[in-house]
Amino acid sequence: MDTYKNLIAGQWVDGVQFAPNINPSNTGEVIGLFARADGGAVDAAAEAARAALPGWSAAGPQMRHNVLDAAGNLIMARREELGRLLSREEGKTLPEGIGEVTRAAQIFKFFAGEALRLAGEMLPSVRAGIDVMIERQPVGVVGLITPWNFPIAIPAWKAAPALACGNCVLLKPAELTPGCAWEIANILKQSGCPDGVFNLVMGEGSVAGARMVAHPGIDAISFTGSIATGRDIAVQCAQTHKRVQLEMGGKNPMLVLDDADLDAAVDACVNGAFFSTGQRCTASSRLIVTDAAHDAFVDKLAAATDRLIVGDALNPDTHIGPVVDQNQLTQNLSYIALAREEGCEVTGGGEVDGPGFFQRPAIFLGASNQMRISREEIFGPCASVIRVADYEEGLAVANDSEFGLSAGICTASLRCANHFRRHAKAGMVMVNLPTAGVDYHVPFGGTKRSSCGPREQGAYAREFYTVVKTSYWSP
Ligand code: UN1
Repeated sequence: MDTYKNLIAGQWVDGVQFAPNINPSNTGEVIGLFARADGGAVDAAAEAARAALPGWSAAGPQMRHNVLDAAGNLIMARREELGRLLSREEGKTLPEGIGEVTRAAQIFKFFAGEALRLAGEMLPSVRAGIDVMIERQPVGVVGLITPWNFPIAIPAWKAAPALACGNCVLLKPAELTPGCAWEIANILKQSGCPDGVFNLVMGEGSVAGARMVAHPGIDAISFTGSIATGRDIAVQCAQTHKRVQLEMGGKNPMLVLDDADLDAAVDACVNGAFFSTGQRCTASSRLIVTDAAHDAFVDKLAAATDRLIVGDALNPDTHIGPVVDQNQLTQNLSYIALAREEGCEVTGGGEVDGPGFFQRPAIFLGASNQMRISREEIFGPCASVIRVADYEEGLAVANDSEFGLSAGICTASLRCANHFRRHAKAGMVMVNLPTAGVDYHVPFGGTKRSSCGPREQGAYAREFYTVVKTSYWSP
């Protein structure tokens, strides 16, 4: 069995133990044994990052560009193989896995360019004869804590801008999906990333993650995951004076109006709600449909959902791969039971026999927006269908959520689409598109309890990964 170690100060280091990485499509298959870091390993990684910081932050944009560009090229060249690894450890289908790896490569290439574009500003002082220079400097040592559902794209979209801006990094990937993060560490090492600049500390959130958040030698934490963990991290970052960026849940509405192209709307809803097994914080989990479209929409949605093939992520016929693990499957099934208790008619949703954690997508018909199934993030292939009278009620229901990540509308009305774009309380709006599936060169993030801190991705990523310095110059 292959073993995979942590990367600390440029060396591959054993953990306190090794844990198996299990394929959710076939739980008898172990992908490898992955090191688990303890607090001491995090301390060593933070020390290595601190020691590497002066060199890396002074290395200049060409060096940083070269490392990120080389990493992007290596990921792209291996995208089929890495996509397969991703599908084996996380369970999304092979095309989804290869697509995500491609996205990670594009992110590295984009931030290789951004390293060359970290411009400042120069302007005259209000006091005559004095100049003011505004520049961006690295934050320092940053800790990145990433979730299992995008095991290569999210580490890429945190690590690449962090490195482009001259920071040193500790990455702690989710316990369930360390394989892709290990590959990123290995590729960065092969790309000439100096020792200590990028450190990989695989391990448990409660051990390695907690130590990173508490560590006085780490200047900032970027986290993607649950609200409960994000809130704890924010409190601790306040206590230890760290900059913090949180991307948490969603309960994303997709509003379907009477005038929508119903086939296109059903495609967008099936994609948004069920692809990647519904395990996206951007998933369309509340399908809000106006009265006149409701019955036809539901018939088409149920038929399209029924056609989805659930199975092994590597099987070319599969549309919906397995749920990531037994805990998540148990949680999904309990929400499906709750939907019945709350008075919904449930279509689909059954467990599927097999060697993995397979579940059919579930549609909760007759849902209201007040039910728990419509308010809590399930993080599985489950969607509420909520009937509303008209656009105005639909908008109010869409906005009635503690989350505000992504919001979609399907309509042919320019007036409604434009009104929705302005008034949806969400960080991202999708018109005649699924709520999930985002570009890598534009900002990503939400409002309300979905997000905290500056946006990720695109040129906006620099807001989190740099500190602005203002200097005044008198001749
Ligand atoms: C996407 O919809 O393409 O954890 C990305 C998540 C999000 C990423 C979604 N941070 O699901």
